[in-house]
Amino acid sequence: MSRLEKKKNLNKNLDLLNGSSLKICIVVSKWNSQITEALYKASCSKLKNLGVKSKNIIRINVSGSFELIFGCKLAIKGKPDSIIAIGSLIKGETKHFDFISNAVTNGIKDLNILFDIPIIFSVLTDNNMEQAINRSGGKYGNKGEEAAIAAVEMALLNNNKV
Ligand code: DLZ
Repeated sequence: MSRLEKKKNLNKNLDLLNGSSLKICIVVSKWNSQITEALYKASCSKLKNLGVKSKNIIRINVSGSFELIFGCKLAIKGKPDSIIAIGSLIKGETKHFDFISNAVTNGIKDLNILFDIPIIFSVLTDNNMEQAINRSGGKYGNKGEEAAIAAVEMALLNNNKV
């Protein structure tokens, strides 16, 4: 399916999504904040676009992507309908990138298994800043928007509303 066809399909399904009853928490990593802020803004505006009220969008800041796991654990205590974890990992000279990418992916996967709240993975793992920019509002769109759609879809699914 072409990128355009995928987009049309997504838009058709979006008409059915109503987030007006939902509380969503967004956990944001401060590393590569130019990227994570762009992802956050896109998530936030898409959530509002899908009917989520501003007062029901809660933000938690954490130091880096590794801390997203603990940040999500804190978020769970507030019983939101879903959580979006936002981070940007950019490959450096060492293996740090691989360790943190694996840890955060597994950590968030584990929380999804352990708790009854969907946690959406919005962590970019890029080889360089250009790739990160392209996926946070550049030529490949903004992955924050996709995360917001997934957060509403999964929350409604979990609440038996779709
Ligand atoms: C240490 C580190 C490095 C090298 N790179 C990134 C990165 O590209 N993106 C990111 O979100 N965080 C990075 N960090 C920080 C770790 O995620 C973490 O905050 C520290 O190791 C402290 O636990």
